[in-house]
Amino acid sequence: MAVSSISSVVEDVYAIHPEKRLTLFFLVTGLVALLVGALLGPLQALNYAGVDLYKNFPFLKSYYQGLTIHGVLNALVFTTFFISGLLLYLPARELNLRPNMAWSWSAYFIMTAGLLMAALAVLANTSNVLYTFYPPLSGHWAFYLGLALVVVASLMVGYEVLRLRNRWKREHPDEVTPIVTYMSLVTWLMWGLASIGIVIEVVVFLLPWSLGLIDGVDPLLARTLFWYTGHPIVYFWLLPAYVSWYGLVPKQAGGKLVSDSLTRLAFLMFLLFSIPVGFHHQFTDPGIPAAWKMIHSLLTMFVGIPSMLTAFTVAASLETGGRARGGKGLLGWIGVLPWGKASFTAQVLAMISFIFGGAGGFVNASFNLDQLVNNTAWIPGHFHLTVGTAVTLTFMGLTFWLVPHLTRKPLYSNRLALYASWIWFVGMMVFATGMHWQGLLGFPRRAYISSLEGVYTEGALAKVLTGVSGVILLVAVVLYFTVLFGTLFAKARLSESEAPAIPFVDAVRIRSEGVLKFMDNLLVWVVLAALLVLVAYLPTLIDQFLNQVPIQGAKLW
Ligand code: HAS
Ligand code: CU
Repeated sequence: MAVSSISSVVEDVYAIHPEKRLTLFFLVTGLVALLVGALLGPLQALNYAGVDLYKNFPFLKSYYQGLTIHGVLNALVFTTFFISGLLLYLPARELNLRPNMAWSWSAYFIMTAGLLMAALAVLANTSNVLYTFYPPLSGHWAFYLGLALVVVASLMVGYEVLRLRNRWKREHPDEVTPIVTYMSLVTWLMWGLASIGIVIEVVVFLLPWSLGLIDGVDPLLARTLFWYTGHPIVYFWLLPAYVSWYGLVPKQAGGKLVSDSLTRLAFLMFLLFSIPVGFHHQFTDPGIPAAWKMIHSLLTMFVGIPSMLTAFTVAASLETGGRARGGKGLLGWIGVLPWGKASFTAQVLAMISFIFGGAGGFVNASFNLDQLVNNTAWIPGHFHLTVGTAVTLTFMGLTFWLVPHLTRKPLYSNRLALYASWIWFVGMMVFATGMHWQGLLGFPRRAYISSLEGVYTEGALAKVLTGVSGVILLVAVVLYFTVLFGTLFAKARLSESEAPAIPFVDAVRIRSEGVLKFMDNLLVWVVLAALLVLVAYLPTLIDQFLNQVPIQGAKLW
């Protein structure tokens, strides 16, 4: 009797919105990947403090196997699953349309199959090629195929969002796309264009190569195709966080989104400028003309602009919240923001970390300054502030309302969630300080330095910071997942009215409908973006295709 009454409640929760269950599956699978990957993080941090925990570590054969698992699960798998759940669910609910469930579940299963293939390949010690899998390092075909399936499945989700919006548009021909759907769809369109590079790299080169169908791969061409996708992928991670910063967090703060059109403009700029900048990852690669590197360096400065617009718009929107809550004076609105709410605080801490992550990005983007930091510990310092904090802490903050919303189970503990968020933030700031500093001292990235004696002995304080941060972050991981699983496995159910609603923001429209309609014509913007990509990439790609020097694979483990 008890069992049947519980299961009938379960049916109730998902009956009206079956997409809730699908979203939960996407989120939780991604978060489990994050858990596994994040647990290996402290080993890496301690490595940079000169402490070697890899020797005799159960399950791990080498530092590089650990680093590959960490990077693939955290940067590629966690993000893609989480984003697929989030950026399908929000538009579906905003438009009040049900996604095609068979299609969307297929995407989930294909993505999961891909994850399992890639994970098994790495666990079996066959593919310690890191998350960038540069040839001539060669992995098992299952690794490449698995990752390709993850990408394909994500594109299926994106396609479903496009279909949802087109359905909506047919019913509302004279209206502009609602703001959260607009941001989500632009993110998917950008990703659709951006994924072409990695798809070609894997399907045309790496898969046939790993299956023995072709003898070699040209490392430079492979890297160029990789970074064609590898830069915009960072915006595929960031923009869903922005969807929340613009579209949800101001409402959580009790405020409004101060400008609808500025928000859309920022997303259009990301669509235009996210892709034609990939050479900023290849400033030190030979075989790419310096002039093109300079052009990509300049375009990278352009793609910084929408983030600066975001800093302005989001801060101003939070200010409207603070003022509505009675905040006075120049900064008085900040103290009265809802800092006691873990979901809000996690996301604002994520924003603050991004101020520093973004500043470092401009150093990297400068053709000349990058010569100093390229391939040093500075770079992981940079991306743990961006993807590791701005994005990940935002996603954590989202789960604090989203998981209760989806499951109608109460958040396990707002207080623990607050601790987890602050400790994650502090841990990452300390890690980034240590790693940026070590980078300036010349510590290489991706190096098993704890196994070396007599080298990299300088920078004692920087090393301590990096090492200590690993321990701090471990505490944050334990706390966060206690909250997550405590919520997921709770027996209690909230009533429909008690469960948190989606905090869709009210956006202030200061422009005429005409401007918004112009921006709503997304096909035009996609074509423009594609043209810009062709200009920025085609000459170099043609040259590299015609002058390939394929070399055989290497297994260094
Ligand atoms: Fe980056 C390398 C340049 C952003 C991730 N980046 C990486 C790598 C990763 C990564 C993973 O140009 C390493 C790849 C590898 O393995 O080799 N990056 C940039 C630039 C930006 C940037 C110019 N990166 C990101 C984001 C990432 C990410 C976002 C992940 C999500 N990056 C580079 C370059 C390299 C690079 C070179 C290659 C270097 C090399 O040598 O290999 C810009 O997009 C940054 C713009 C950001 C801002 C900050 C805006 C601030 C905001 C917060 C506002 C705060 C508020 C709070 C509102 C302009 C929006 C208010 C507070 C209250 C209390 C009210
Ligand atoms: Cu980049």
